[in-house]
Amino acid sequence: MKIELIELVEIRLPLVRPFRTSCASDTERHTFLLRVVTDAAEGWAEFGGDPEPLYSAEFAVGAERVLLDHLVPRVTALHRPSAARIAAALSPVKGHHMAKALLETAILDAECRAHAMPLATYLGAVRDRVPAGVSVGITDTIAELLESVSGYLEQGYVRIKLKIEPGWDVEPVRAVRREFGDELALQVDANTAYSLTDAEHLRGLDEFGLVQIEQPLGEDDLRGHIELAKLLRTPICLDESIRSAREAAAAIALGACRIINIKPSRVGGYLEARRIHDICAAHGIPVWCGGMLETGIGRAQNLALAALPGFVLPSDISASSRYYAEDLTDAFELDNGCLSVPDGPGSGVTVRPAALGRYAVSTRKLYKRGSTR
Ligand code: SMG
Ligand code: MG
Repeated sequence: MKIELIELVEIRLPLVRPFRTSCASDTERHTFLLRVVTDAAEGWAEFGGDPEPLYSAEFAVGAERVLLDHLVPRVTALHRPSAARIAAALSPVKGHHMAKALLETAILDAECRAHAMPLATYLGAVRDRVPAGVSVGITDTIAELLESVSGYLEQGYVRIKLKIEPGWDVEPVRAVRREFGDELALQVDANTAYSLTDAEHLRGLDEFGLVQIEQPLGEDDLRGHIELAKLLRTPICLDESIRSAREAAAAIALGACRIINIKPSRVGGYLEARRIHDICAAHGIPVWCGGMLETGIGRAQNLALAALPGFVLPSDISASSRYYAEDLTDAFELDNGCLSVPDGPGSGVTVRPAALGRYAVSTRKLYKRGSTR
């Protein structure tokens, strides 16, 4: 496979409702797509980060810079670029997992398409449908929260995740439990908002039978999570703290978590995501696929991953309508609480030119074969 062109498409899609977490408040998805054209096929990927480094240290403009100056030149210099060779080629560059994931994913998509193979098949999927959870942002009032949860349950979502932060934790959880009953699969995500000194307060969540509490402490606070895990009955799930298979192995061995949220963008791509899945499976650690409010492009690829056998918990992969009035691909729809895993070549979805025309704000060439920068 020869790389002919690498292009970045900046997009801005309004969210159907604002999404507030302990770290950010979003009203739109402002990010970029990467399009890699090869002599065999074309591949697409979606940057997992945001314009501001509030969820992770990476952010859009920084990612564009590192792609242009450090990542793209290393990949285009490869004699035979293929997804499996990308991580090694990029390993001299420290960090920047989301930017690396973007490049590897677009090449993987192109490679799968060139072989007419669905990404799900390439990764080792064992199911055609994936149970859909939904992540519910912080709202101004509990009444608003209950209304929004009730709407999602009516649509058929099989698991509810509430975003929490100090001042918005025990009471909203209590209200949702009381309103929707003990059978509801319910979990919370703090996005690093607490510290170990909050352990006693967080124990107040134990009585609600939560499936998990996601990333209560800082992303670098592995020791804090180890201590907290000893104090809570609610299983701890790590998101931000796990950026590689090695970190997953360490967190499991040290008892810092009982569940892992795998986001391909956060861990440097689908191949590392699969390695984390394999390590977790070997240790009996359940995993599920996290989300970064992806458009249909990234969501299709996440569905392929979530179809692997170790993804035994519902993922943060919701229908298109949960995020956008109009998606960039054909809309993903909920069917009996599940989303279908695309079965066409590559991600199995294509960008709808008319939608891209409406939501793309700029396009920049990062590489063109034969021309110098
Ligand atoms: O894609 O449905 C989705 C959003 C899921 O809650 C979600 N993601 O920490 O897990 C998480 C957040 C990160 C994105 S908001 C900063
Ligand atoms: Mg999270």
